[in-house]
Amino acid sequence: MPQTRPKATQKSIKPIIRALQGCVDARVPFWFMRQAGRYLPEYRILRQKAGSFLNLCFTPEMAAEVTLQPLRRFDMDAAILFSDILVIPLALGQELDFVEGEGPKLGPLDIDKLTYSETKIEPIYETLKIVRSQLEPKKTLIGFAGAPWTVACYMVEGQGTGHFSKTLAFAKENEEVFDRLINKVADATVRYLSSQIQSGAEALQIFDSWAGLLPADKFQRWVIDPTKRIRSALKHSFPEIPVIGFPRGAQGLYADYAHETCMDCIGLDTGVSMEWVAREIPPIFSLQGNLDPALLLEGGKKMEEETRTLLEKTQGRAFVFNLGHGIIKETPPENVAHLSDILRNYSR
Ligand code: 1CP
Repeated sequence: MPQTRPKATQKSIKPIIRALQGCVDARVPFWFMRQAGRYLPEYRILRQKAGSFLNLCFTPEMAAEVTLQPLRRFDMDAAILFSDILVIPLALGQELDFVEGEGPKLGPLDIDKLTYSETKIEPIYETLKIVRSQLEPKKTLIGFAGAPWTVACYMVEGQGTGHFSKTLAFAKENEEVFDRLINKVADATVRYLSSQIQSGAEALQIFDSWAGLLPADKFQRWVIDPTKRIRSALKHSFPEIPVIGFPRGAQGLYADYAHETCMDCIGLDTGVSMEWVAREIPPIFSLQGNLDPALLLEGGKKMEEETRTLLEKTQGRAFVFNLGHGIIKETPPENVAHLSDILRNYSR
């Protein structure tokens, strides 16, 4: 049974929130996934000062600074909290470390022992409060979490492999046990995102980066169903907070995802064309996406042309301009400045 989208009682003055509420304004608001991070020299300096990635995430003054760095340069319409999707396993009691040059490494997983405690992740809420107090009134503060499927992939696999074959095999052979893991992560995510809202997050994005690994029936069970539960719980307590869903790689299943989870906005990756989206995802859903990050890396004429094409194809739709996935770390900051200029000066 599809859910309904409650109408916002009052339209916001913030361009991104307005687009998420369904408004079609003359200027298209924008932000970029992974807009904070290693492609920025000022990030690399603070990252070194912090010593470890987790120390950076859990030192509110530093995390707030890193959150705000891209806005100072590029004047995007939103800041996204600087943190990581893997703080949820940490809050559930699984060990987590980020190994230099290798990425995340998680400790052994005991599903029945997982218990959510906010103690370790409390500094994140302080980061949100600091950022919110420093943000101009027209800018939006976006909070986020990983979707249960994507977070569970790292919890079972113990690291990022890209194929997550161990997780897929485990889930297939132990469906009920895996359901229990998904449910625990989903419950924790509702509590985590609720606290983010109470600390100043004004919109949320749920990253399901590995959604595309699942076949249709399992996509329903481990992507759509838990995401729907998270969305319902949040809407019950915070009906005015828009939620963006990003089921990366979902391809044809993007339509089912939109209709069933009833997110306010559907985050599109580069695997879907705007023609297909126009046919399959009705205008009640705002859209976000989907310039290829490889074009931003390359910059120049081709990036300019594709940006204009994307803006034209989304005429008449409530739309937030973004990339189809995160900024690639080798991207020259000048290219991000160039793209931001185009977007700031475009009017439809
Ligand atoms: O050393 C460093 O500086 C670490 C690099 C890094 C950064 C900058 C990691 C480790 N996480 C982050 C920040 C981050 N992660 C943000 C910050 C806000 C912003 O967008 O500016 C966000 C939203 C995330 C979310 C995240 N983490 C996702 C979902 C989005 C996506 O990219 O698909 C995923 C899958 C992760 C896991 C993760 N964290 C870090 C790495 C290197 C990875 C990928 C591991 C892998 O699969 O290999």
